[in-house]
Amino acid sequence: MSTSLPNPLDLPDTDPFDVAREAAAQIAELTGVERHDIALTLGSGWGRAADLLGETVANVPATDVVGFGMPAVPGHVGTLRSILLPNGKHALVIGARTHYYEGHGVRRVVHSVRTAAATGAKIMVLTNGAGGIKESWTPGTPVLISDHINLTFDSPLEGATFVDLTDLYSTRLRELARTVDASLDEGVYVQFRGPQYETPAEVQMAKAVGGHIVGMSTALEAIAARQAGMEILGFSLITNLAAGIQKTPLSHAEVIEAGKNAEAAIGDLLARVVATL
Ligand code: 8IG
Repeated sequence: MSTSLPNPLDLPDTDPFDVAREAAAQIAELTGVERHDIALTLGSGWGRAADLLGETVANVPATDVVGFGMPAVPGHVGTLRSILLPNGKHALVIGARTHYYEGHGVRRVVHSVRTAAATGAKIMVLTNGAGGIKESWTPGTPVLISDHINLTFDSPLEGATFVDLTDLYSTRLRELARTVDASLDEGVYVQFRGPQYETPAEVQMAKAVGGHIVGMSTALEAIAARQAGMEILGFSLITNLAAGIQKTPLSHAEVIEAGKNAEAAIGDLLARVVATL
């Protein structure tokens, strides 16, 4: 167990890619699956998809794998699950997201993505629950992420690492998703630092700069996934309209409730999309 040991990612002289490679070796050992082809991070509302993707080969507590901490948000399962898809590919489902607002630094936020890449995954599916700026999106609507604006102004890249972010959220994968559901809308995801929700003025700012979705994850992870050479598919479940767009105050309980109500439908959607990848 690595729980009582200091997290090596917190030590300044550690190479985070070494930790990711070590974590990937542990996952291979613990799951008996040598390489994974695709990885998914399931955010709020998306958890049910794991049961629908295929046959679970192994379910490992994330705390047994180096670099992973305990989940901070109730309802986020802290496991790494290896699933055999009907097409014979192996999927790694990461149910242990570390959020930027937890304050453990960006290395911890993107460790799961780097680990996924080190297991061999070429496609990273990033999902989240988020607030919607478009009024046509009722709570429970899944939308594709077409691009992002990183309002954390932080980065997982260290030093002079110049990474191109053109087509970060792969057009090819979005088109594949639309073969499953042609009605899928898309939008620009704006990552705020959180954990407070936005003020209505901040939501208007996000809208003015071209944003459609507000959330507290994903953008930093997508940058790390691109650095690692993965192709990225992003999905947001709109659980609420953003502050000031909806007239009532936001509550975490309502967000969880909207997620629960949409869970079966979006789980089915995601499983069918993954089958095309
Ligand atoms: I669920 O309205 C969920 N996560 N920043 N704003 C931000 N994050 C969110 C929201 C929201 N809803």
